[in-house]
Amino acid sequence: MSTFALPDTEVLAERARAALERCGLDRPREPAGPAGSAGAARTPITGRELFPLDHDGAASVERALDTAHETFTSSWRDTPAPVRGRLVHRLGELLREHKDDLAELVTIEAGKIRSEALGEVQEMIDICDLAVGVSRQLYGRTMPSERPGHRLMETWHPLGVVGVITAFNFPVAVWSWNTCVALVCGDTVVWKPSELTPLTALACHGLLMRAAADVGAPPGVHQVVLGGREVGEALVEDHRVALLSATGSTAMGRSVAPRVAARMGRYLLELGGNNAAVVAPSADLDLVVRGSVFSAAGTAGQRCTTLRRLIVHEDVVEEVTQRVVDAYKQLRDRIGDPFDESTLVGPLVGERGYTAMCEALERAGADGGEVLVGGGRRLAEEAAEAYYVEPTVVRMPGQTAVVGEETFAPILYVMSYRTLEEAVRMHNGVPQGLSSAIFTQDQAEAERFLSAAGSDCGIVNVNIGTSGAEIGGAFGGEKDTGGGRESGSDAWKAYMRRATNTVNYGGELPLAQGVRFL
Ligand code: UN1
Repeated sequence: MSTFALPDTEVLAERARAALERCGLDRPREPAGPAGSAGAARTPITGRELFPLDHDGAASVERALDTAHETFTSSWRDTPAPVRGRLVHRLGELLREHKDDLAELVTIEAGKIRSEALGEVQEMIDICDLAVGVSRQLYGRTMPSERPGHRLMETWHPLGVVGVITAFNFPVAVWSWNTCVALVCGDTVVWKPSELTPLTALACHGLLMRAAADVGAPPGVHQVVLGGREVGEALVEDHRVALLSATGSTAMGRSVAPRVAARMGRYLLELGGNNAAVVAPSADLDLVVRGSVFSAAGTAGQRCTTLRRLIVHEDVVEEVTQRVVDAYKQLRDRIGDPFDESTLVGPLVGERGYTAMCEALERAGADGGEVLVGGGRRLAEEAAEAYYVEPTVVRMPGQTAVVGEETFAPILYVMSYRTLEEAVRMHNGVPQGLSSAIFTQDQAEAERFLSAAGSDCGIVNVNIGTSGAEIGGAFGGEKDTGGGRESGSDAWKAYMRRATNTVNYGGELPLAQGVRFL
C-alpha cells in the first residue's frame, strides 16, 4: 500500500537518540564546543534537522591524527596480527548484538528501507568474519634464491595511519570494509564520514571503542572526525596518512589523487559507476526483470553499483522493456517512509540528487529519450524538504552524453543492440568502469563478456544484476571509478607495505648476477 504518512522529525530524533544510547552513547556530541563548529544530524525521511551536532575543528583533527600515529608506532604495528584480529572479532559480536540499532540509524540518516539497512549491517558482520580470518593469513611468498646458502622471501608490514573517507549511501559498510581490514593489517584509522551520516559514524566508533576496551586494545586505533571538506582535506594533505581510502564522486577523486601522490602517499579510490547489463536473446527474462529492478530502483538508485543502463538485443527489447515497465508500475505504490514494511523505495538523500535527476531527464528528453514510467516527485506536500521520486525508465535512441554520466538517482536508460560486439562497445563506451552484467544462456557469449575483450569493469556478473556484491570478492572498478579494490580477496595488500628479504645463512658472500668485487 502507498505510504502517505511520514513520521514526525521529533519522533525520528527520539528514535535516533534511543538507538545511540543502546549502542552505548548516552549523548551524541553537544553542539558548538570551543574547538568545534556547529553541524547537525539530519534525516532525508522528512528532510529536516534532527538535532545539532558539533563538528571537529582543525585542532581536534590534528589531535586525532597525532593519536592515530602515536598508537601505530608505539603499539599497534607490533601487536601480533591474530591478536589484532581479536578486536575485530569482538566488534563483529557487538555488531550482531546491535544490528537493529545500527540499521535504525542507517534508515534515519540515509533513508534506506529497513531490509537494505539490515543488509548493510550484515555486510559489516561478514567483513568482520573475513578480516579475522585474514589476520592469520597475511601471507608473504618465499622465492628460490639464485645464490647458494641464501633465502629470499617477502614480509608484509603495517602501513601506518589509514584515512577513510566515506559517502552517505553506504554509511557503515564501506567504513567497515576499510577499517576491519586495516586494523588486522596493523594500521590505525582516522575516519571522516559523510556530513550527512554523522550518527551512524558515532555509533560505529562507539561500538569499536567498546570492543577495544573488552579485548584490551588501545583506544587510539580509531578516531572519527566530523565535518565538511576541510576535514577531508586535512587527511589528504597530512604526511602521516600513509593510505587515503576515499569513496565518493569522480570529481572528488580527481582532486584527491594528485595531492596524495604529490606527497608520495598511497590512495585507494572507489568512485562513480555507470553500470550496465547486456540482455542477450537467450536470456531468462524472469531473471532479467528481477535482477534489473532491484539493481536499478533499489536504494532509490543511490548505489555506486546501481544499474543505470540496460542494453537489450533488438529481438527481445520490446518484451524486456514492457516487463520492466510493468514491474516499475508495481513500485509506484511502494515509495515512501522507509520504516514502513511495504516500502521498497525510500527518499533521495537530498535536493541535489533530485535536481540532478530532473536535469538528466530533461537532457535525455532533448536527446530523443522517452520516459516510459516514473519521473515524478512524491510526498512534496507532506514534506517539502524531502525528496521522494518515482523510479524511472527511459527508452533512449542511443547512448548520448547524458547516458554517459552517473546521475545518483533511479533512472534506467534502455537501449538496443544487434551484435554482441556492438553491445560490448556500448557497454564499455562510458568513462566509468565499476560493475557490469550479462544475462544470457549462451555460454560462449557469457565467456566473451568475461574475457579480456569483454566488459572493462572491476565487477563482471553473469545472470545477476550489477549491485549487491558479496564482501568475499575484491570490490572496485577501473577508469573513472578510480582503480582501487576494497573488501575481500587480497585487497588487504593495499593496507600493508611489502619488504623483500634476502637472508644469507651460508657463510660465503656470492653476489647476485655473478658480479665479482674484491
Ligand atoms: C557503494 O555503493 O558504494 O555491491 C557500495 C553493492 C554493495 C556495496 C555498494 N555491496 O551494491
